[in-house]
Amino acid sequence: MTILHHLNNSRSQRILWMLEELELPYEVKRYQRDAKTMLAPAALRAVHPLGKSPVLEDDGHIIVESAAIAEYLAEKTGRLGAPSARGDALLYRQFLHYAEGSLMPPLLVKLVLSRVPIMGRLAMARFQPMIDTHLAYVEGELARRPWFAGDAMTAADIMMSFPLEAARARAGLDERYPHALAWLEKVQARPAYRRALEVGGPYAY
Ligand SMILES: N[C@@H](CCC(=O)N[C@@H](CS)C(=O)NCC(=O)O)C(=O)O
Repeated sequence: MTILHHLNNSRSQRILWMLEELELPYEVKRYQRDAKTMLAPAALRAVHPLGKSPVLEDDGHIIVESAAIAEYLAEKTGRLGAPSARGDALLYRQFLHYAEGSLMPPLLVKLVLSRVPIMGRLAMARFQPMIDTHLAYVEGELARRPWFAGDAMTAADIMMSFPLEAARARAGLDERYPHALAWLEKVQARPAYRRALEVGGPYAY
């Protein structure tokens, strides 16, 4: 049995989406963020010592890290994984890691700073140009091809959805980046994405 340990309004929405794309049977164990701290409940620590979500339980394995889970599911099903063309396969691997490794950190710093009065605002202004560089890069990539790793959607697109949704909500992803916005619209219109939203519950990016 495949079990997704899902924290509301979190990165595990991506894994729900992937499970729906793959039409795999799965069970969802739900966890609610603390309303004040936004942290996960202690119950998640019983599943994995980091106490973060997503956690996938499958075939006796406990897997954490969204990209590792996405790769695992792609490998298990033979779908949404690396394209066969060498160049596309390299893009696939790159964007699979870029989402959490490079794009999320400045977005997270901005989120944390936005909660710090005065000094936070000053520091935030220094982070926005860094985020703008990423957004311009992503826009340039999506101007060249329909999906991050070529002509077909892959797990790399699933990984990129969360940071780009966060960037649109609070870090300047707007009409200056038409290809990125069109990509987001295309992603959010997919039936599997919509089904995942129904399963996952309110998602505020
Ligand atoms: N790089 C990890 C990040 C995992 C992570 O930080 N998850 C957040 C949800 S968006 C979480 O569980 N936060 C609750 C907490 O830190 O208590 C991944 O992509 O899976």
